[in-house]
Amino acid sequence: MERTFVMLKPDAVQRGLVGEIIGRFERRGLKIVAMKMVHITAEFAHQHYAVHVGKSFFEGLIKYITSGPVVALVLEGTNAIEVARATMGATNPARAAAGTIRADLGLEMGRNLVHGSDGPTTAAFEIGLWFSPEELLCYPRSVDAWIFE
Ligand code: D4T
Repeated sequence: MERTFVMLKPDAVQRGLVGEIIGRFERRGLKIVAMKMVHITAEFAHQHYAVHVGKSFFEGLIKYITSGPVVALVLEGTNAIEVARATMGATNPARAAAGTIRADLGLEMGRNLVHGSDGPTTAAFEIGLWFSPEELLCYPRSVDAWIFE
Protein backbone atom coordinates (compact mmCIF):
# COMPACT_ATOMS: atom_id res chain seq x y z
CA MET A 1 0.00 0.00 0.00
CA GLU A 2 1.43 3.40 -0.98
CA ARG A 3 1.14 6.74 0.82
CA THR A 4 1.17 10.24 -0.61
CA PHE A 5 1.08 13.77 0.74
CA VAL A 6 -1.70 16.10 -0.44
CA MET A 7 -2.22 19.75 0.48
CA LEU A 8 -5.36 21.81 -0.13
CA LYS A 9 -3.96 25.27 -0.80
CA PRO A 10 -5.29 28.57 0.66
CA ASP A 11 -7.61 29.18 -2.32
CA ALA A 12 -9.33 25.83 -1.70
CA VAL A 13 -9.96 26.82 1.93
CA GLN A 14 -11.06 30.39 1.12
CA ARG A 15 -13.41 29.24 -1.65
CA GLY A 16 -15.12 26.67 0.56
CA LEU A 17 -13.91 23.76 -1.57
CA VAL A 18 -12.30 21.64 1.18
CA GLY A 19 -15.18 19.15 1.34
CA GLU A 20 -15.54 18.98 -2.45
CA ILE A 21 -11.82 18.25 -2.96
CA ILE A 22 -11.35 15.80 -0.10
CA GLY A 23 -14.57 14.08 -1.19
CA ARG A 24 -13.09 13.39 -4.62
CA PHE A 25 -10.10 11.61 -3.08
CA GLU A 26 -12.36 9.69 -0.68
CA ARG A 27 -14.73 8.61 -3.44
CA ARG A 28 -11.77 7.37 -5.45
CA GLY A 29 -11.12 4.95 -2.57
CA LEU A 30 -8.04 6.56 -1.06
CA LYS A 31 -7.91 6.32 2.73
CA ILE A 32 -7.16 9.41 4.86
CA VAL A 33 -4.47 8.35 7.35
CA ALA A 34 -3.56 11.85 8.60
CA MET A 35 -5.12 15.31 8.30
CA LYS A 36 -4.68 18.77 9.80
CA MET A 37 -5.24 22.47 9.10
CA VAL A 38 -2.18 24.72 9.33
CA HIS A 39 -1.22 28.31 8.51
CA ILE A 40 2.40 27.70 7.52
CA THR A 41 5.28 30.17 7.92
CA ALA A 42 7.46 31.37 5.04
CA GLU A 43 10.32 29.35 6.53
CA PHE A 44 8.27 26.14 6.43
CA ALA A 45 7.06 26.95 2.89
CA HIS A 46 10.71 27.30 1.79
CA GLN A 47 11.37 23.81 3.16
CA HIS A 48 8.35 22.35 1.39
CA TYR A 49 9.16 24.01 -1.94
CA ALA A 50 12.98 23.79 -1.63
CA VAL A 51 13.23 22.26 -5.14
CA HIS A 52 11.81 25.47 -6.63
CA VAL A 53 14.21 27.94 -4.92
CA GLY A 54 15.55 30.44 -7.47
CA LYS A 55 12.80 29.88 -10.06
CA SER A 56 10.90 32.88 -11.43
CA PHE A 57 7.62 31.87 -9.77
CA PHE A 58 9.17 30.98 -6.38
CA GLU A 59 8.42 34.20 -4.44
CA GLY A 60 4.83 34.30 -5.73
CA LEU A 61 4.40 30.66 -4.80
CA ILE A 62 5.61 31.30 -1.22
CA LYS A 63 3.31 34.34 -0.88
CA TYR A 64 0.33 32.31 -2.15
CA ILE A 65 0.93 29.24 0.00
CA THR A 66 1.40 31.32 3.19
CA SER A 67 -1.57 33.63 2.48
CA GLY A 68 -4.00 31.60 4.60
CA PRO A 69 -4.56 28.19 6.21
CA VAL A 70 -4.04 25.01 4.20
CA VAL A 71 -5.32 21.48 4.83
CA ALA A 72 -2.60 18.81 4.85
CA LEU A 73 -3.40 15.13 4.35
CA VAL A 74 -1.72 11.79 3.95
CA LEU A 75 -3.65 9.45 1.65
CA GLU A 76 -3.09 5.71 1.38
CA GLY A 77 -4.04 3.23 -1.32
CA THR A 78 -2.89 1.25 -4.34
CA ASN A 79 -0.69 3.57 -6.47
CA ALA A 80 -1.74 6.45 -4.20
CA ILE A 81 0.86 8.89 -5.62
CA GLU A 82 -0.12 8.45 -9.27
CA VAL A 83 -3.84 8.21 -8.53
CA ALA A 84 -3.86 11.38 -6.40
CA ARG A 85 -2.02 13.33 -9.12
CA ALA A 86 -4.37 12.03 -11.80
CA THR A 87 -7.34 13.09 -9.67
CA MET A 88 -5.79 16.59 -9.34
CA GLY A 89 -4.97 17.05 -13.05
CA ALA A 90 -2.13 18.94 -14.72
CA THR A 91 -0.35 21.74 -12.81
CA ASN A 92 -1.90 24.38 -15.08
CA PRO A 93 -5.71 24.18 -14.72
CA ALA A 94 -6.08 25.49 -18.28
CA ARG A 95 -4.42 22.32 -19.56
CA ALA A 96 -5.85 19.87 -17.01
CA ALA A 97 -8.18 17.17 -18.30
CA ALA A 98 -11.91 17.66 -17.74
CA GLY A 99 -13.10 15.81 -14.65
CA THR A 100 -9.96 16.60 -12.65
CA ILE A 101 -9.96 18.89 -9.60
CA ARG A 102 -7.87 21.61 -11.25
CA ALA A 103 -9.87 21.60 -14.50
CA ASP A 104 -13.27 21.53 -12.84
CA LEU A 105 -12.53 24.08 -10.12
CA GLY A 106 -9.60 26.26 -11.25
CA LEU A 107 -8.33 28.55 -14.01
CA GLU A 108 -4.74 29.61 -13.28
CA MET A 109 -1.43 27.92 -12.44
CA GLY A 110 -0.85 30.22 -9.46
CA ARG A 111 -4.26 29.31 -7.97
CA ASN A 112 -4.34 25.59 -8.69
CA LEU A 113 -6.01 24.59 -5.42
CA VAL A 114 -4.11 21.46 -4.51
CA HIS A 115 -0.66 19.88 -4.24
CA GLY A 116 0.31 16.21 -4.41
CA SER A 117 3.68 14.48 -4.07
CA ASP A 118 5.21 13.70 -7.48
CA GLY A 119 7.04 10.46 -6.59
CA PRO A 120 7.99 8.06 -3.78
CA THR A 121 11.04 10.08 -2.65
CA THR A 122 9.06 13.33 -2.55
CA ALA A 123 6.17 11.62 -0.76
CA ALA A 124 8.47 10.29 1.98
CA PHE A 125 10.11 13.72 2.37
CA GLU A 126 6.81 15.64 2.47
CA ILE A 127 5.03 13.22 4.83
CA GLY A 128 8.01 13.47 7.21
CA LEU A 129 8.09 17.26 6.94
CA TRP A 130 4.39 17.78 7.66
CA PHE A 131 3.55 14.96 10.07
CA SER A 132 5.12 13.20 13.04
CA PRO A 133 4.97 9.36 13.00
CA GLU A 134 2.29 9.42 15.77
CA GLU A 135 -0.01 11.48 13.54
CA LEU A 136 -0.11 8.76 10.87
CA LEU A 137 -2.99 6.46 11.81
CA CYS A 138 -3.31 2.79 10.93
CA TYR A 139 -6.91 1.62 10.93
CA PRO A 140 -9.07 -0.73 8.84
CA ARG A 141 -12.14 0.43 6.95
CA SER A 142 -15.08 -1.90 6.59
CA VAL A 143 -15.23 -1.09 2.85
CA ASP A 144 -11.57 -1.94 2.18
CA ALA A 145 -12.43 -5.38 0.75
CA TRP A 146 -14.69 -3.62 -1.82
CA ILE A 147 -11.92 -1.23 -2.90
CA PHE A 148 -8.73 -3.33 -2.68
CA GLU A 149 -8.69 -6.72 -4.49
P1 D4T B 1 2.34 21.40 -6.76
O1 D4T B 1 3.79 21.23 -6.37
O2 D4T B 1 1.73 22.65 -6.27
O3 D4T B 1 1.54 20.19 -6.52
O4 D4T B 1 2.29 21.47 -8.29
P2 D4T B 1 2.87 20.45 -9.30
O5 D4T B 1 3.69 19.38 -8.66
O6 D4T B 1 1.74 20.02 -10.19
O7 D4T B 1 3.80 21.44 -10.09
P3 D4T B 1 5.27 21.96 -9.78
O8 D4T B 1 5.88 21.25 -8.63
O9 D4T B 1 5.97 21.97 -11.10
O10 D4T B 1 5.01 23.47 -9.35
C1 D4T B 1 4.81 23.85 -8.01
C2 D4T B 1 3.83 25.01 -7.94
O11 D4T B 1 4.36 26.17 -8.53
C3 D4T B 1 3.40 26.82 -9.34
N1 D4T B 1 4.02 27.14 -10.62
C4 D4T B 1 4.71 26.18 -11.26
C5 D4T B 1 3.88 28.40 -11.12
O12 D4T B 1 3.23 29.28 -10.50
N2 D4T B 1 4.48 28.70 -12.33
C6 D4T B 1 5.19 27.75 -13.03
O13 D4T B 1 5.71 28.05 -14.13
C7 D4T B 1 5.32 26.42 -12.46
C8 D4T B 1 6.08 25.34 -13.20
C9 D4T B 1 2.32 25.85 -9.43
C10 D4T B 1 2.60 24.79 -8.69
